[in-house]
Amino acid sequence: MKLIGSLTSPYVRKVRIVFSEKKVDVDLELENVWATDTKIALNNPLGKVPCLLLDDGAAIYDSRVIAEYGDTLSPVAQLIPSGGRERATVKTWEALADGIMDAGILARLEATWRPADQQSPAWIDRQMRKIDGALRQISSELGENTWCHSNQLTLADIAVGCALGYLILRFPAVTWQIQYPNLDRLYQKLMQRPSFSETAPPAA
Ligand code: GSF
Repeated sequence: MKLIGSLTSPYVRKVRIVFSEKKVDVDLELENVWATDTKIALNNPLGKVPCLLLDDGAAIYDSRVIAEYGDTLSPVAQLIPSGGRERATVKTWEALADGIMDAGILARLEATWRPADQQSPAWIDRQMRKIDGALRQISSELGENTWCHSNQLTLADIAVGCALGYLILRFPAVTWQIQYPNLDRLYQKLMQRPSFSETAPPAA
C-alpha cells in the first residue's frame, strides 16, 4: 500500500495519523500536485492528494474515505464508532475540521494563485469567517472535555488537530491559541503523540 501525498497537506497528515495510530505501515510517496509535470491525475483524476494506492493498483480517495478504510485495517484503536448516531457525530467533527482546511485553502489560493488585481477580499473574508465560526463551534463543543468525542482519541481529535496544525502553518495571524485555550490544550496534548509529532508540517 502506498500513500501519495505531501508533507504540508493537512488532509494527508490526517490519514497518515490514522495509519500511525492503527499501527499500519504505509509508504509515503511525495507528489507536488502544483507542479506542471505532476502525475497525480494518473491515479486521481481530481488531481488531489491524499490518494491511497492499494497493492492491486486500485486508488482510494479522498481523505475521508481513506481514513474510514484505514480504521478497518487493524483492530488497534478504533477511531470511528461502528455505526448509528455516534458514527455520524464523529464524522461531523471531521467535516467541521475539514471545513477549516477547505476554507483556508480557498482563502490562500485566492491570495497566492491569482494576480493581485483579480483577487477578491470579500471572498477571502467569506472563507475566514467560516474558519472563525468553525473554531468557535469546536471550542464550545470541546468545552472542558479531554477529547472531542467520548473518553478516547477518535478521528474527531485527529481531524481537529490537523486543522489547527494547518492554521499554525499557513495562518499564524489567526490567534486561536489565545482565543480558545481549550483548543491549545488539546493541540499540545495531541502533539505529544508520535503520530502527530512525526507528521508535523515542515516550517513554511
Ligand atoms: C481535499 C484534498 C485537497 O484539496 C480530501 O482529500 O479530503 N476533500 C479532499 N488536497 C490538496 C492538497 S492540500 O492543499 O492539502 C490538493 O491536492 N489540491 C490540488 C488541487 O488541484 O486542488
